[in-house]
Amino acid sequence: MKRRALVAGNWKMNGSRDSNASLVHDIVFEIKRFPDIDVLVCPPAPYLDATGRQLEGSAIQLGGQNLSEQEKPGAFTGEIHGGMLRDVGCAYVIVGHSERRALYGESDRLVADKFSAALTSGLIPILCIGETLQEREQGQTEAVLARQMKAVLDGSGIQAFKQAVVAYEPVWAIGTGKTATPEQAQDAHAFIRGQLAAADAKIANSTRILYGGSVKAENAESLFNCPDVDGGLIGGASLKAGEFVAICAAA
Ligand code: G2H
Repeated sequence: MKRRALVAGNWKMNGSRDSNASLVHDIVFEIKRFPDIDVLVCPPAPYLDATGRQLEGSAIQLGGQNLSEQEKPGAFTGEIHGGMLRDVGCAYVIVGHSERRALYGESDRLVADKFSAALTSGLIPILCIGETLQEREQGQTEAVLARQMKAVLDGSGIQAFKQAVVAYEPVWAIGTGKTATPEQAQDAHAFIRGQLAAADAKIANSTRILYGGSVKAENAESLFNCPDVDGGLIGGASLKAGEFVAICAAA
């Protein structure tokens, strides 16, 4: 089965009102050329509302970069409830990005709780998983991916993946300019799909698995041509309109 590709721009902690407006202005028209793929942008939280308004009438969807694991709003200073992301127009939310795991101490358990909270709020979680360079060199890639998937499967169950996306992001390829080869990406994606298939083959076959980690216009096509790669989660290259549009063209 051919899955519909998704290209998601993760702007991380970058941008301003002016630069975001300019970026969106530059991509909205061009993206109309790609009606057969889904395109998503994930601005920093303070800019979600304005970016969402600017995207009204466009096929480009809006996503958050993170959310609280709390199931209900309340006294959680600094946190963002999934319902708030929905309220400003988000359809998706990134969960468990490696920067959150490594820099902010997010455990597999917390990521699983955030994944569950996203679903409860009606958001599509983009679950990020991936191994560090040390883990790869020690031959632990599959064990790490299996552990990260298991935490979420144990928490939310396989049925949740009817409404979820997985992003394989090898930590050693994130923002480093190093990209996984298409063979490395395909091997990891096939392994992840196998983890899902062990629970339900049909759901595994329909779940989109994105590749993330220094995707650029020049390497996107070879990655997206892999049978188990269903699009990309794009960081640095999503901040340049021409580069992002070229990546969408490759999907
Ligand atoms: C991985 C990716 C987007 P970049 O973090 O999530 O970022 O493309 O800059 O490596």
